[in-house]
Amino acid sequence: MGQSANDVVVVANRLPVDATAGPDGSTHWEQSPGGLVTALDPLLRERPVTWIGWSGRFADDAADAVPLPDRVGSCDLVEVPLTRSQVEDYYEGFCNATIWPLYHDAIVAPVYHRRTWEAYQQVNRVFADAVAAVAAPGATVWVHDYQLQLVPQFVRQVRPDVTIGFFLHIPFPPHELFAQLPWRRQIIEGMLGADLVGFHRPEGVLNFLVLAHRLCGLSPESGSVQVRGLDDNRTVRVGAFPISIDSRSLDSLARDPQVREKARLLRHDLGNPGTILLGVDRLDYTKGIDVRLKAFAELLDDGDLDPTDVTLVQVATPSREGVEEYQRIRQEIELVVGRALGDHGAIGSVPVRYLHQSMPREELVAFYVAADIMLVTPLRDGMNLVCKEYVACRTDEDGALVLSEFTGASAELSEAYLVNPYDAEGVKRAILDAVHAPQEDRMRRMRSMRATVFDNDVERWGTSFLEALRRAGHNRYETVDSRTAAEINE
Ligand code: ADQ
Repeated sequence: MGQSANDVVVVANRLPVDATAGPDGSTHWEQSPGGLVTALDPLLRERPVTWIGWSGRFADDAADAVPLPDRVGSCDLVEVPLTRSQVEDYYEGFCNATIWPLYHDAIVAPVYHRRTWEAYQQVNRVFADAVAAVAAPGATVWVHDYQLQLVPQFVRQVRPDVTIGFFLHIPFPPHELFAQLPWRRQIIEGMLGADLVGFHRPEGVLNFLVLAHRLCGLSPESGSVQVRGLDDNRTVRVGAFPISIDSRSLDSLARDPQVREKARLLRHDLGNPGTILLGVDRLDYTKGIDVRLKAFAELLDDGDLDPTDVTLVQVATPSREGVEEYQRIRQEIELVVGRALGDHGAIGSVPVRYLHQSMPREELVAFYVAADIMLVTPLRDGMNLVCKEYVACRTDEDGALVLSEFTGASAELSEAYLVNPYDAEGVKRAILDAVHAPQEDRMRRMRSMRATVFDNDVERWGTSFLEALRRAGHNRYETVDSRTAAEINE
């Protein structure tokens, strides 16, 4: 029997398509680059899947009537229609003003509104209904990220035949923080609807198991927890699956003569400075963009770096512009950039370049190839793919990475110049160490990091999660009590 796309269902907040305006002003849909699509590419190459998500357009916007394609690449698309007010309350509200800051150490204060929680539950229910409607009997359903934490439970209630995996792409906080959430038990119960719950780091696994105990009264073991209910007696597996990148394809793009020429031109256009430092992020207050800009500005102030010989390029993709805290961090970053330029710029010498834009992959890779030092200084980050991308693009095995200890990636990239982003002096010292490191030392570190990034690539991430999910589904009723699966199913 042939494989049907409905045998594997991917569920994520966004569909892997973006509406793009053509030169004549008309809109058409294109496969969106990067993000989850790239991560799941190896899976998508292997078999057809159905992808359920929101398209980015509002269901109540009558003017926006360009039909969505039924499929892109090997993905059948199923749109979850969301109205403007649902997006405001569920996405901008509960997802990005409550869960996102709470899970990132409450760097900005999370807000708790009953109205947005209502919308979160309602939208999660809509996603779950869409899954229940399309998943083939016994299908594998892979639910992604913090926007959809209730979907596993909602799907299980109506489709107990499917195998459900849930993966969280952001950090998962300890009880001390999580306990603030008024709806804390409901969120854990939502995730426990899955057969396998995955995090980037073992810390996330531990935090989840402790919360399952404290909030739901369960007795977890290492790597699993048994859920007990009247007609629901299952084992939920919990594990760490550190995400990665398509290292080989980035490596080959970085070797492409056109990309190398682009990198050469970039250096030339920047005035061929002795050292180029680079930051690439979504414009988010978790990313510590201000941390590195302030450290760099102070190094110029102190005379430790020569503004005519170093340039810092910061590329920041516009992000979540409807959320107030994102408008504030943007203003703060622009203030620091402006101040550094006012104090240290000169006609013909511009020590900071700031690009508030998204860019095509080839161009991004040209920046990675051109940069001598990559600055990745988040205050908290689930993994951080940018630092791995930089390493994969360093085909000359040279270049230095300054990396925050508070990224998931720091556990793997221990040869980076690791920094505590809250320690301004420490960040400055690490930047100077990276600038002045002997080439031999830089190359030793880079070779070791490249080996890591090539060993643990995204293909390995995807296949190991799916393999663990297959086993988890298979052994769902392998419990320690005396009832057999057949009895439980009766
Ligand atoms: P993000 O917070 O978005 O992801 P990150 O992991 O760094 O952070 O991924 C960003 C991606 O966007 C990278 O692939 C990068 O190349 C791309 N990108 C950034 N700026 C860009 C620009 N200006 N133009 C084009 N592309 C740009 C969340 C979590 C992370 C986790 C990932 C994956 O917050 O911790 O690593 O999911 O699980």
